[in-house]
Amino acid sequence: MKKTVVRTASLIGVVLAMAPAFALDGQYNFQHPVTHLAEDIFGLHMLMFWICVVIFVAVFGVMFYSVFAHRKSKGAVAATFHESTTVEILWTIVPVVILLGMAWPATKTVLAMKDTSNPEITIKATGYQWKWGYDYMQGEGQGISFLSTLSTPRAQIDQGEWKGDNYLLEVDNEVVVPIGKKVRVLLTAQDVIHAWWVPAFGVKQDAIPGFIRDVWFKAEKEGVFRGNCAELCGKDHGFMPIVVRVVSQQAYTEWVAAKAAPPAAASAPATTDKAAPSAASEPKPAAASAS
Ligand SMILES: [Cu+2]
Repeated sequence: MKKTVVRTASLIGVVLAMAPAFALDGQYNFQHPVTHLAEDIFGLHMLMFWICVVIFVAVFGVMFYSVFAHRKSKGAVAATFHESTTVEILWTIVPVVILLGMAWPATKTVLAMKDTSNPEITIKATGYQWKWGYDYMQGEGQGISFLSTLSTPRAQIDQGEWKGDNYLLEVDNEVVVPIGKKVRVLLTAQDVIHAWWVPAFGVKQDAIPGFIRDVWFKAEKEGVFRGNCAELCGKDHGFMPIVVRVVSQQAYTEWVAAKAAPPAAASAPATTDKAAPSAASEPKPAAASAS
């Protein structure tokens, strides 16, 4: 009995000791945050998690101790009191304080998420079955417009060919943004509800036909960040990923210049295709890029 208790305790100890590692390596937890907002969200998530752990341990600790220490075989006699004003006040006030302690930082973060004012770049993202359209509306790059379609070869999807690292998370035309700039993303959809979700940015918003919603992010790290459509939108819902490439200011200016260059030099014809995709035709997300 004692051995089992010790073993269980040490197992719990090991799991608790490993918890920060789980939290950090991003494998069993949220992705590494790349914006301050995503960092705040990650912090909130961990704060809530630890509050839940403490409550769980405290409640079950008291419960199991009570069951064990006051068992019938030891001759325990049940208390006979019915109402205790003190206890009732306590079990009202304590949860209220805990909830307020959780709501305060959460509200602060939600308000910050909603503050899309004064963006340096505004991009409109339109959800289609099943791809994304991007229009750079304001700021450096204004006028750039392209469609972003899944580029995973069909053979990987249908014929069990070896799958790359970014299977179903790769596109022909990536969204490119500069580092450290406030980017506002306007979201809408042409057919059904989609959702634009980039976990590393802490950004997730439904794209609804006939409505404009907006989100913002300011990437603090260069790199390629991937996301998905997060609203069930039809049979190729899982085939319309989002890829955002965060580059230096100089690289962004070069990208804008290349995009603005006359289409004669264009290597990717889809980049200037502003026409709405034909929803009626059978979508072949990877056909264009399959070699
Ligand atoms: Cu979708």
